[in-house]
Amino acid sequence: MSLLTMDQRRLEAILNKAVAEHPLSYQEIAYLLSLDNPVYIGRVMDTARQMRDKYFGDKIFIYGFIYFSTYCRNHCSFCFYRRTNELSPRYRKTLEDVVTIAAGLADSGVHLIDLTMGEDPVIHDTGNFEVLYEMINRVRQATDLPVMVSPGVVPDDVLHVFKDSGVDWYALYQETHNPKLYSKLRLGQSYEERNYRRFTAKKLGMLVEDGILLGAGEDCADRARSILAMRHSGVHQARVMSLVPQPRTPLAGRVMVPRINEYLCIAVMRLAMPERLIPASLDVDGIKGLKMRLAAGANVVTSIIPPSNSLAGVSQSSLDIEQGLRTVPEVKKILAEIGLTAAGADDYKGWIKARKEKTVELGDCRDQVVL
Ligand code: SAM
Ligand code: MD0
Ligand code: SF4
Repeated sequence: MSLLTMDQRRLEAILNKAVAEHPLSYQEIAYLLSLDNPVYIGRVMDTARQMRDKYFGDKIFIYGFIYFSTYCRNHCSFCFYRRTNELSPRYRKTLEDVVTIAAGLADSGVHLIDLTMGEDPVIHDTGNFEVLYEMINRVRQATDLPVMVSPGVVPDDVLHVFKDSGVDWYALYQETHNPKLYSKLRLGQSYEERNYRRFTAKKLGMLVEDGILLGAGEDCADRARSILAMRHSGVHQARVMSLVPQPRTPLAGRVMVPRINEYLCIAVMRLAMPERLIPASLDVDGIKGLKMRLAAGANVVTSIIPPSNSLAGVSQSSLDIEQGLRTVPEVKKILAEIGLTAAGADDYKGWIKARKEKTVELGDCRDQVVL
């Protein structure tokens, strides 16, 4: 007679299915996300690590982050940099500054440079993206690293120039795949257009990243739906970040959900999409939050920000930056402690090349999920 409880049997059956890479159903994903027994959550995380190791071994990718303009025309309810927030640090870095910072990041050992901005009205409202094109070219020349752009929603012709300029990644996070909740988060912004731009970038041959927020008003069913939407749309990198409530924003008073929910969500994403890139962002809990996110099955460390450049993070505008803790050497120390290692530059380039060569993939811009 089995000594396992009904819950344990159900959990083990789902984990076995994930290990065999039979796609998990909506119900199974929602069940995993609703677990609250720490022992069971530990089992999910163990299995997620096993799947990460299967695809990536002990090698972790590391991304440099340059938030080069913090001006924004939008009013996202969760964001410190929403247009009317007078508390947030506003700056625009010069082209020369960005190139120098990118070169320094490359020397420090990052595998990619992520060029991020608010929807800066000087660029978005004029439609003049020239400065960004030049930045992309100069950063590529100076670093010889893959480039990700995170410029917000841009027109199709701009996506074409990105592609032609050799941009590898377009990052655009939906935050949630529940349109009603989305309308409370990205105030006044089209849900369909955001999805569609990501889809267009993918169709053009760029790699794309999507992401969701945790603790922004969603329930487990919404989380499951979002994970399935990311799986079905074939994004190459998928993230989850806990909402960090920001002063003087509509969500300032929101109570954070316990972090274990984010670890669980990372682990479930790994089980649902074992071969994709899943970040552990330093932009939520800084360096001290890295171990648990890696233990949950993440395989990319994002938000490396060099000190002494007056650069900001997004959800943590200053945490750990000037102390030099959001740097490659600090990340490597943590990796060594848990038996992981930083990938080589060629490992990452090789992954990108192989991924781009993969032809037909499931997924389109409609994030319908068959329940
Ligand atoms: N302005 C561009 C945009 O919004 O797409 C680029 C910046 S983008 C990288 C900002 C992302 O950081 C958001 O999509 C959101 O997922 C995340 N973020 C922003 N504020 C946050 C907060 N307070 N807590 C957690 N994540 C946040
Ligand atoms: C990060 N704070 O890497 C950044 C940002 C944008 N592509 C990434 C959310 O975690
Ligand atoms: Fe602007 Fe991006 Fe912040 Fe929204 S999340 S307010 S688009 S910087």
